[in-house]
Amino acid sequence: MFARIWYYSALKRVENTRTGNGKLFMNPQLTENPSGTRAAAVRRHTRETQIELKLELDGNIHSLFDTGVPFLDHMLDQVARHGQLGIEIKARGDLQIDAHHTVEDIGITLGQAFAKALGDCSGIQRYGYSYVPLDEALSRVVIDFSGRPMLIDSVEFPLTTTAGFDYALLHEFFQGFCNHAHCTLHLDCIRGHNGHHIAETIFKAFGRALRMAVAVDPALAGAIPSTKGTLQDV
Ligand SMILES: [Mn+2]
Repeated sequence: MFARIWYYSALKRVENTRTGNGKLFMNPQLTENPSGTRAAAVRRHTRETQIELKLELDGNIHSLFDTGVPFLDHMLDQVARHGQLGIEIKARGDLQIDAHHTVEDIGITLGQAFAKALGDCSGIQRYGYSYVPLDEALSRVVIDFSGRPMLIDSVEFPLTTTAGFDYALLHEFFQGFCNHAHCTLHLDCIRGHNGHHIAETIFKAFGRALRMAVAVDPALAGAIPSTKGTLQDV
């Protein structure tokens, strides 16, 4: 109960930043209690992007995106839906240049939110994987909240862009995520020739792999799933 109250207090601070009072915002360290509600609110402002993000791992599946990059919104919607997550992202970036900073920084901010919501990773399954098809396309995503950032991305797109969105930016999104969620992430498209389908299978599989990895394993009884006894600073 404390965690839930505390979380909504954190969200209130995010709302307050939208009215211009940035001093009210605090980056919350979220609960690591496996039986509690795990969530995070992150605000990240640079000269290139301003991002406010809310993440809920338990109980409230929903999505709300306002990033200025509709294709990314569509992909993130897959993550929320198929990962059974609550994700809200409001972003303003230097789109007059291109979408690079906005897409990369949203990956960074989402990674930070996962790191906060998971805390020391006690009690979670840690590993997650998924195969997802969409018509002719089939992709596999495997994740490990190992404490070590590593992205292995072998996905290739037949075309470089869709409706002006550069598919190469998806690599930047996942690199940013890995760097800040401190996870190992393997992305493979096994087959497929439609770029939209390939991207969508990756993001759907990413969502489902996340869901598996962050799920609480009752058998662990809150233990950290590592023989090292820690998944931080490793
Ligand atoms: Mn689609």
